[in-house]
Amino acid sequence: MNKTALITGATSGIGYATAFEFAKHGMDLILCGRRLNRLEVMQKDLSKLTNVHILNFDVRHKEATFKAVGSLPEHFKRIDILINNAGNAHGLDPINDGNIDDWDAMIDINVKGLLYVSKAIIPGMTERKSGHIINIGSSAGKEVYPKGNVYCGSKHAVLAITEGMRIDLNPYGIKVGAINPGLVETEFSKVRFKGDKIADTVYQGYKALQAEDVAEVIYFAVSRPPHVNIADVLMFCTAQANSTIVKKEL
Ligand code: NDP
Ligand code: 8X3
Repeated sequence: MNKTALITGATSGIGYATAFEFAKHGMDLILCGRRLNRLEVMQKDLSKLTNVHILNFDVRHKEATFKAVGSLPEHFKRIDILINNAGNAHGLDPINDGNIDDWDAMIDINVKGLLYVSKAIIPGMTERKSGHIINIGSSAGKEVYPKGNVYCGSKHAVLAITEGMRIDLNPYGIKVGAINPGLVETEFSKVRFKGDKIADTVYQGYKALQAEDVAEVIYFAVSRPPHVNIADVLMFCTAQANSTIVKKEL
């Protein structure tokens, strides 16, 4: 039987690329996101390669999250792999000028949303005593950069939660790990800067990681033999040394 993977934030960027990478390797897919039209197009495209089910919900909404996971048809009920990827930065402001709605969005989506989805899926894994959870953290979960405050806080929380999951789910043989990229050229900056043209400059002057680069690492992690768990990966593009040092040629 094919393994089934549920990917949150599948409509764009890293989640989108991961869906294609997994489909290439014959995994059955449950694709999640708020933009239904994108999910429908993906379902049509990827159904040529594998079985695909789509779930259209906002991870901020607890009830909607549980309802969506509870609605899965028989074939998709057994989730072997959970990719907790949905998330974004909202704003880049010093803490004293921070926008409370941005703070709410980052904590509610990146942290609480990840927990809601995990809470809906973990019981099936503990019951079967198998499963694999990969949380998409960030280099921002390992260091804090100027104006990164709450986004960095949300990603530090993701890494702490990842460790907590690995400890608590250890008796059940469930693998838990985090993949932490630096700058990846996706819709991330468009969301962070709310459509402002400054977003176009973020990936200029160097070659940032592409979503496919991260998807390949995620696939590597989920395709290891049963005794191997990739617990934590930090990955940068060659031009990036850390959160603040990027070699640009402008
Ligand atoms: P994108 O903006 O391209 O993708 C974000 C995805 O998250 C979209 O599919 C979006 O789908 C989904 N999403 C956002 N909010 C919600 C919500 N409330 N409910 C459900 N889904 C939601 O960004 P990336 O692919 O870059 O980001 C993916 C993950 O990678 C995030 O966790 C991000 O923090 C992390 N990351 C990104 C880096 C980067 O530089 N790009 C670096 C390190 C980590 P929809 O809008 O359809 O709901
Ligand atoms: C996304 C990378 O450097 O914008 O997590 O925080 S960064």
